[in-house]
Amino acid sequence: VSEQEQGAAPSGMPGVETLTEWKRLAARAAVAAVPDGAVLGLGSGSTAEVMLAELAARARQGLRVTGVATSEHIRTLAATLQIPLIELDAAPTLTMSIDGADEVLLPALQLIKGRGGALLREKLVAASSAFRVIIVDASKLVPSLATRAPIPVEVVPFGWRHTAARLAALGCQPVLRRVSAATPADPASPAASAFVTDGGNYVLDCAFGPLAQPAATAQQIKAITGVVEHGLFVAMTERVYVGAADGVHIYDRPAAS
Ligand code: A5P
Repeated sequence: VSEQEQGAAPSGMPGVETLTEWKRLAARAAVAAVPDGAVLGLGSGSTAEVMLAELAARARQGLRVTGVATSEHIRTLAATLQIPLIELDAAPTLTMSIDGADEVLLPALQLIKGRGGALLREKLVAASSAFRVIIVDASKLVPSLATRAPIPVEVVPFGWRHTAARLAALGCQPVLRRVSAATPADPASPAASAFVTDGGNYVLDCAFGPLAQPAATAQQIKAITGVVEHGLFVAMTERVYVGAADGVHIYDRPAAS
């Protein structure tokens, strides 16, 4: 069987269909472990959308579950799939959450999230969950965080250029995220095409290069005035399901990390 027939793109990277299948394997395994009666944090992104479909299938078979959405998009999708929803503040503790990630570092289960712009609500939901599960395809595993993806940093619009300068002083290159990369930015008015989060903020994508100490970088970013939240998730994941060509691999966070 040729690589192409197996779903690999010509570059040697797995093709979209293969990655979607790997996402489905991870999502199905995670959803199979959702207990009856769970209050479940529903992540955002394409992998979380696959998870929602799996969850809806289990709900149709009788699983009782109530969701807390991490984005307006996921709220709409969950409602379409007839998954009952409550607001985060209506649940003292969430039984668990299931979300995707842009990069995963093993074995500490540290993450970069936020390419979809939902990092603030994702982190709020994760912080309120008793057990945090991440589902990814194998392409998301990296040797160091920020290897491939910049760190998304959500900032208040007021004075965002000053916040960007303070971030740059940490040794990164902040770029204001735009609604569409295809739309040329207007240098005179870059904020006119800025992507705006569900919380009404901007996102600065900060290319740091491979991080030696993710926890230290997370603290430095969080301490900057104007920063609302960032996409580094350190010690916020208990289990990762990785879908791959040979099935699902499960990783639990070591007690010390
Ligand atoms: C949303 O803001 C993100 O944190 C997503 O969870 C993350 O980008 C993973 O998305 P995909 O599952 O689409 O890769």
